[in-house]
This record gives sequence, structure tokens and C-alpha cells, in this order.
Amino acid sequence: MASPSSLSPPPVPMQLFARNREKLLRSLRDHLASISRPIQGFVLLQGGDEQTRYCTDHAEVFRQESYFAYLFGVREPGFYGAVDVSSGRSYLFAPRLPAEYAVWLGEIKPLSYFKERYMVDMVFYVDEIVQVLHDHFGEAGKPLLFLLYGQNTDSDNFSKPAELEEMENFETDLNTLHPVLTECRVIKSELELDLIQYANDVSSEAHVEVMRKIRPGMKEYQLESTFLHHSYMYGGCRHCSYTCICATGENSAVLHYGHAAAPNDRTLQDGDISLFDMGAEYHFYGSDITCSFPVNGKFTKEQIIIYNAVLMAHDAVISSMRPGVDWIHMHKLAEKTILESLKAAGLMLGDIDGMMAKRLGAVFMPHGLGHFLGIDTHDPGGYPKGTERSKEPGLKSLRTIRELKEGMVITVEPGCYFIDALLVPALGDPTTSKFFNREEIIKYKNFGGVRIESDLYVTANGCKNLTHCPRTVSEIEAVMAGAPWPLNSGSSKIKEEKGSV
Ligand SMILES: [Mn+2]
Repeated sequence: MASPSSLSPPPVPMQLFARNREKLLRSLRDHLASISRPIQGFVLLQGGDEQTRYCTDHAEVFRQESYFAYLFGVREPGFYGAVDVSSGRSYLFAPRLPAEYAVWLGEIKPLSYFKERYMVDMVFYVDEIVQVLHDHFGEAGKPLLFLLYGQNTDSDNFSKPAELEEMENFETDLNTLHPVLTECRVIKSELELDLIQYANDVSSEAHVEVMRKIRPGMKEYQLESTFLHHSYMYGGCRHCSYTCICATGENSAVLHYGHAAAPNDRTLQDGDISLFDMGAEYHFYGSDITCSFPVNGKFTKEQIIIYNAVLMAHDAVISSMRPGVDWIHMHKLAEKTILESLKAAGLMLGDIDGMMAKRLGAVFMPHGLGHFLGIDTHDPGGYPKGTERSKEPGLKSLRTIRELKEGMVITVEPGCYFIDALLVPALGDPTTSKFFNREEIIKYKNFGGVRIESDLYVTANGCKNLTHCPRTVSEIEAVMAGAPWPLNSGSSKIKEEKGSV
């Protein structure tokens, strides 16, 4: 047996974050110039603080706030960071730690450590911010602060602007920074892409490990544990991008299964389909990957129909992606491809355009086709000012409706699910019931669902798939039967034989 992993956690170049700051400076200066405002003031961000469990002193493992992470790459809590818009100088402000810290939490690092590690121009203590910003403001009057305030279009929550004592001694601007900084995050640099690729390499390999270990009789959480162990043990990933969805059987039709009230605790039955949506995070940058396959390693006829319907949608979208392509169009392409397969298999009846006009794709795929991915799993910037969310089924769940641009990283995650809460009304509605073959659909009552999700980087003339998991029925069956991944030339013979099923 070969080594259990080919992964090796790479060092993270802090130039990545220095370049993110340079990009913000260029964008912000251009924006200010375009509205005839002076190029001056400070961008001021407050990093995250460590949280404890309710009233106790149990500290949750800290994970930096995402905008702060983007600009400064700082892993410690309690920091502030600033960028001088006119000179371009960057500042970090570190918390002044009590002497006791050295006893319980380790060495108290000198400011020079943070200056060197995070490649900023100057480091001071948090309690010096007001003085430093006044001393370093090159103009007369109160220093101007660009603070981060704006709405996240996925959660509807607002980012919290930096808080300082003596805020009355500053001019503050709450409107300018958020849209400019958000837009910077939409297009990824080469260095960012390297980390997203590494997180994908870790997750792809961990998903393959799950395929190899899964057996009927296990608990769903044992596969979650397998994924987490592999990502951390070999990939060095302490965090996941999101809570693992490890669904089998009917649970695979529950889109966000795996939460505290449904904690991946079902026993796997022979004949179940499984749906694993799990992604590791490495130094803030994440991955988001879903694999679906039979628990016992051998697809049934029904599973092949639904799986291939989704795989064809996944592949059709990926072959069509390039700069300038409309994401709503891609969502509809996925819906149409799935409906055509369902019709070919006898589950749906009649005219595909008629089904599309009735938005029946959303009965089987109620979620959006995909979303931006980066420091956040649902990376921001999906709905910039002036764009509006659709109200139609399926389309209203899209986390972006933007045209693709080179440098975007976006997930492609079509799915097909049998969800009673959607099927019962659609079959009962006299204007849509004629499209459904009740006798065939009833056979899938307890089927659950299938989702296939990969992470794509949009290139100048197409896209690059960052995810490398077994995807075809024959690849999955071969890997689950013990073949190496990627398949070597010897096992591509298996692929051909099984491909003819
Ligand atoms: Mn996703």
C-alpha cells in the first residue's frame, strides 16, 4: 500500500496579503479620483476577538474575520489594521497582553515579530491607535477613517465597523470602503488561487479516503470523522470551510443536513445513496466539494439515472463557462439538462420548454447552481449595487447572478433531489401535474438526492477545475473497489468495462 497521502502543507507567503492591500489601494484611489474626492485618510479595520462559550471561560478556537484576514493575514485575535490611502503605508495594532499571558498562553511576541511576519510597514499597540493616526495624518483637521460597513447578501448581516474610543476626534466614512473592498475579493490573485487549489487538493483526497472507507452499517459521522482526520492529519487543515453535510438515504434530500438537530448520526443501509458536502480550509482560504455515491460501492439502475443526470449538468456547465457568460443562463442550462435526462428516463413527460416556463427545474434543484468561493465559502460580491435577486423558484436561491470574469472562483453544484415538500404541491397543481409521470416518480420516494460540486477558476478563455475527485460512475466504482486515484492505465480498463453498464 502506498503512502496514505501525497499532501504537504505549503508555507503561506505573506506577499499574498501585501498584494491584497495594494489592490485595495489602487481600487480605492481610482474610486476617490472618479468622484473628485481627495486621496487621503486611513482604511481602518478591526480584526476579530476571541469568543468564549456563553458565560464560561471555554475559548472557541479563534478564526479571523474574513475582510481583516484578506488585508492582513493575521491569525491572532484582538488586532486592528490600517492603510494610509495617500502614502500606502500599512499599520498593525497589536493588543497589549498582560504578563500573565506568558504563563498560560506562551511567549508575548514583540511588535517587531508582527512587523516581520505580516510584512506591514509599522506595528504599534491597540492603545496607541488614536495618537498614531493623528500623528501620521498628513493633512490639517481631523483624520478621515474609511470604515467597513455593508450588508452580506447571503446572510443579510452587516459587517461591524471598527470601534475606537474618541471616535469624535475623527471624520468617518461608512459608505465607500465596503463595496470597493468586496469587489477586490471577487477576482482572485495567483497567490490566492494557490491556497484555494491546496484546500481543494486536501479535500479531494479526503473525499477519496471516505469513498474507500465507507461500508453499510457505519454511522454517517464516521465518514465525517474520516474526512476531518485526513484533512488535518495530512493537510494541516484545522478548520473546515463549513459544517460537514454527511447525508445518506433520505437525508441526502435535506439540503443543509448535518446541523446540530440532525448531526450526521444515521446508520448506513445497504442500497443507500450518500451525499458528502465537505471542504477543508487552509490559512483562511477554503474549498467546497460534494461527492455522491452508493454506500455499498455499486450503483443501482435508479442511482445511475439520477447520478448521470446531475453529472451531465455539471459537465455541460463547465464546458460552457468562460468570461462573459451569464450565471443565470448557466443555472438554467443545468436545470434543462437535468429535466431532459428525467424525461429520457420516463420520470417527466412532455415539452422541456414548457417545464422550464413553469420553473419545474426548481422542484428537483431548489438551490442555486453555485457561488463565489474564497476566504468565505459563500464569498461576498454576488450582488453588487444595482443588481437584484430574482423572485422565481430556484433563481431566487442564486448567491450571484453576475457575468463570469477571468479570475473568479465559483462552485458548480447541480443537484437532483426528491423532496416531498416540493413534489407534492407540483404534482397536485393542475397546471404542472401533466409534466410528471407519477408512477415512475413514486419509485424514487425514499431515494434522497444527488449533488456533484466542484470548484472552478475562470480563465481567459474557459475555466479550470480545481477539484479532482472520481466523478463518472465507473471511476467511482473502481476507486470504491480499491483502484488507485487517479486511475492508472491498468485500471482504465476497469473504467471501460464498467462504463459499458
Ligand atoms: Mn457550495
